[in-house]
Amino acid sequence: MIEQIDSLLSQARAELSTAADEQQVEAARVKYLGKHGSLSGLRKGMGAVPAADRPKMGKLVTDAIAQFEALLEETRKSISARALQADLQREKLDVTLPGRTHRRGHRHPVSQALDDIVEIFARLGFHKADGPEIEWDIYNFEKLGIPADHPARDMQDTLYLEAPVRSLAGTPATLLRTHTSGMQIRYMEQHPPPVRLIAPGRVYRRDNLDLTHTPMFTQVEGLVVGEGVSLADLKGTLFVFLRELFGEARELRFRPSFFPYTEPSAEVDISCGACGGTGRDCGMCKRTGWIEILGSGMVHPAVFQAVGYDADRYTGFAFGLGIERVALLKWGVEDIRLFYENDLRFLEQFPL
Ligand code: 2NM
Repeated sequence: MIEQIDSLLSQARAELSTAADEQQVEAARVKYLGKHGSLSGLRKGMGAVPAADRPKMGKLVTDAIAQFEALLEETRKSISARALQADLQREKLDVTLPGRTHRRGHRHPVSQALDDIVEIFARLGFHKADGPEIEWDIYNFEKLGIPADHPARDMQDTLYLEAPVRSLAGTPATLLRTHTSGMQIRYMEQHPPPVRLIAPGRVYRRDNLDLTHTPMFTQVEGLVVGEGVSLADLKGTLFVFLRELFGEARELRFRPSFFPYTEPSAEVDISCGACGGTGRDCGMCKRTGWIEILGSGMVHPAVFQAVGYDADRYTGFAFGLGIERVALLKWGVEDIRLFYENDLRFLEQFPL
């Protein structure tokens, strides 16, 4: 029996020494000390031991069990210590590694061009207007003298809301503004002349995407109203503005045009920066030497009447231009869609 005790104990010891986790320790405990365990089974065999040897044998069995229990505890401790060590190893921080740097962002090229333009006009004494992108029919069309049967009002050209949005004033906003003129109309309704106003913002038109069109683009409109404001003031202001924006070398050209809310109206071209205005083999200006940059005109008296201004006393000029177009020309970008694809390889070429 003594041999049996010794061999069970060394067998149990060997098993524990290879146990890799808590489950294996527990399996060994059950195997040797469980209900049907081989060490605990020794107690049941005591009946076969002669009575005189029983106390001695009993003590040997008890000692063996106690040794095994101590070994179990020791093994559990060393397994959990090993697990902790592994956790610490995993969580170890190398404080000497270089930190993760944050990449510095910058303003979108269209925002940069817009800020440049607003800044130039701020220096010329223009206020900046703000207003809603969803607009009422009367502010986008009616008060600008764009009649109900005008093609601009067609579903083909204007984006209408599926459900009109009720405003506090009670008038429903029904469309996405096609220009920023609504802000200027509102301003004139609330302020008497003189007016020197710049109205920048996003505008929407029902256009399909191509090299020069996106259904949303950014516009800046300007408005000057006062006594004796003339076409010469219009030309002078735009001349100063465009030369500030594109450089002193540029020539300007006024071409007669038509807008429902100005009379007379003019489109303004600047000489092409790519060919110096010669047009020779130039793809930028399609060999004309000129690039169309903005629309303008003297505000129609009907617009003044619509906002409650005395059309006999006051005159004014207005103009509008697309910022993306300015950005295209300024940086020689060939496709307007690039501005709205948010491809960083494109955007990162416009630092600051
Ligand atoms: C343009 C061309 C010509 C314009 C007119 C007005 C308003 F509200 F005062 F009547 N704002 N902007 C205007 C005039 C805009 O864009 C090509």
